[in-house]
Amino acid sequence: MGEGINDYTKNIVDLRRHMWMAGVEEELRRLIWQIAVVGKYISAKIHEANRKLAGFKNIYGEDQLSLDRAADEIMKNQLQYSGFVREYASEELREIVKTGSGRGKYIVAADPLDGSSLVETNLAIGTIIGIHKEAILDKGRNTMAAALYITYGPLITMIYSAGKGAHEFVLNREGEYVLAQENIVMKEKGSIFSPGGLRRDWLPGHQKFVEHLEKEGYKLRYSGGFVPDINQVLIKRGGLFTYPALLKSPRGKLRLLFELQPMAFIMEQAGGMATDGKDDILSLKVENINHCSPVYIGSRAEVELAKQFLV
Ligand code: AFP
Repeated sequence: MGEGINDYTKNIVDLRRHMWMAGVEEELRRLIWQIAVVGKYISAKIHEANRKLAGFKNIYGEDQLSLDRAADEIMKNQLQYSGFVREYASEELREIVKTGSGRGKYIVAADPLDGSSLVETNLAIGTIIGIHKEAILDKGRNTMAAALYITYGPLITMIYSAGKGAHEFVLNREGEYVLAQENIVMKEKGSIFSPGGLRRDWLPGHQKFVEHLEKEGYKLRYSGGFVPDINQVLIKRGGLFTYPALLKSPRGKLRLLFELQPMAFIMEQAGGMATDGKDDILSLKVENINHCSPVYIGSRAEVELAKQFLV
């Protein structure tokens, strides 16, 4: 199967068929499929969303649009009856909650709607999911079985990896996720970068790194949405997204459990890299569900180069 959408008359490869052909174990296939269906429900919510703040505050004290809560409710309800999930952790909840019978094989960590401050601007936003076999706190790399993200943009696309490469699907008119690109492989280096944070808050090493990229002619690409910004690096097969340590927040802004681990899992599966500027994201132990970390993620050349500026 080459690049681009398959010919519908000859060879539809939808998400379920792709996972089966890739040898993904059955319970994980069915869980990924259930979550992909939630993406359709969340997308429907985005289209009908009111634009007033709901007046709710999430556990980080941030105002949140009613859409964040709605997306979390939809995800939680679906996973409650999944049969394969024993615990659910969400960026919108204060703690990890037991779900279903409590005996499901997997634990799901979700950012049900990342980038909600962009909803009213009609820019792309996304859902980020990490699927874990074991306890999600105090562990690093060995807990993840799969990861996926859904981008709600002009098209609804989903990238998933169950440890056998990273693959892109497009939601078609019939409501099927159809294979668009399989086995996405990053080039050694790219030509775009997302700098993260405010220049005045950068530490010297990050400042020098960004200036080096600019001197090398890298183009700045930054929407304020982690999902579309990462998706651009992945689909362009190169470049770098970073949200660095800042003067006032040395651990940066992005959450290890909900945002960074899933994207690092997918990027590594595509032959890219993800670090906190020094160590692999997937080797970091998650201290608590609020644990934030600086992140440098994308093609190998840029992530490795960042390390030299950040020593
Ligand atoms: P919201 O979910 O509050 O819109 O934040 C989005 C986000 O967590 C992530 O998606 C972006 O990469 C990052 O924040 C952008 O942060 P800045 O607004 O500080 O650039």
